[in-house]
Amino acid sequence: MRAWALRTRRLPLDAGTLTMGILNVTPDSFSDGGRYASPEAAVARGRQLAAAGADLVDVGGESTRPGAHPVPVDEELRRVVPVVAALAADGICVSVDTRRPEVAAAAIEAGAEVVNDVSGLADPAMRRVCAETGVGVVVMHMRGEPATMQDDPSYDDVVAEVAAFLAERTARAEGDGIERDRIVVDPGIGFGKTGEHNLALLADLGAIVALGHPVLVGVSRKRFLGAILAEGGFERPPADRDVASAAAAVAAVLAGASIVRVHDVVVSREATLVADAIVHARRVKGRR
Ligand code: HH2
Repeated sequence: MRAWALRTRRLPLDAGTLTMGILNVTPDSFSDGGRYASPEAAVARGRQLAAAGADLVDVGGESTRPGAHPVPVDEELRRVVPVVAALAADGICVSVDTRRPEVAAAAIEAGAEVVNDVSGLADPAMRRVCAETGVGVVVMHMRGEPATMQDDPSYDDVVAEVAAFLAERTARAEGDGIERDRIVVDPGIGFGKTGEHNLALLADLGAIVALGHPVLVGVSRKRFLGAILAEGGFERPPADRDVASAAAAVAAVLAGASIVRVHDVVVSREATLVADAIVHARRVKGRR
């Protein structure tokens, strides 16, 4: 049985798609900014995500939406740590969405099981924290920095370049002592990519799956979906993109993704349960 090895537990990877519920403890996230900015509201939302079936709750204290600027470390710590501590104390499996080793270390101390780093573990100190604590990690591809990453991103071959980046970063992580079965990869939908780049990555996700690590995909409510659904030149707003998000999640699962990162856990799980049933039927046929 394949499993994702975390700090104190293992999440099965062959028993259906894992759902990571998004909890942004920020005033400015692109979809839910400000809704869960107080610790009480954030903890209540985290419990709701877990009760709805999230296998992990991903707590973030810094928006990485296009154009966002970094927040001071103290502020990120203040936002994230009490929420991680309260959810972990409930037995909820928590990941921390951060690029900062100080924040990762404090969140792990508070009970986090996974570090989700949108910079792909760029900082050697982050790799050290993750290796020493034995957490699960998400290594994501991002081109540039959130503040400027959407200023005309360009690639010769986006799929090959993202795959090569993830191969290099996962090798570096393993070289620094993070065990292979702790590492998940993510193509970083929307991080320094146009809508066409995002769709090319989803169309050819097999090239990322072929790296041999479980693949996490974060399409939820992202702008390329708003553009696909645009009417009369107006993009569909983030809160009205959950059906489209579920459709994209299904496509990702059919292409081999193991984990989806989502805002609406209920809608997404209904969709990925259907995708899982189809994947199962494909395996049964393959065994015949
Ligand atoms: N997307 C966002 C944030 N973190 N982590 C991973 N691994 N993959 C993703 O695709 C991903 C991520 C951006 O979405 P969100 O958290 O909803 O917004 P914001 O960055 O504005 O807080």
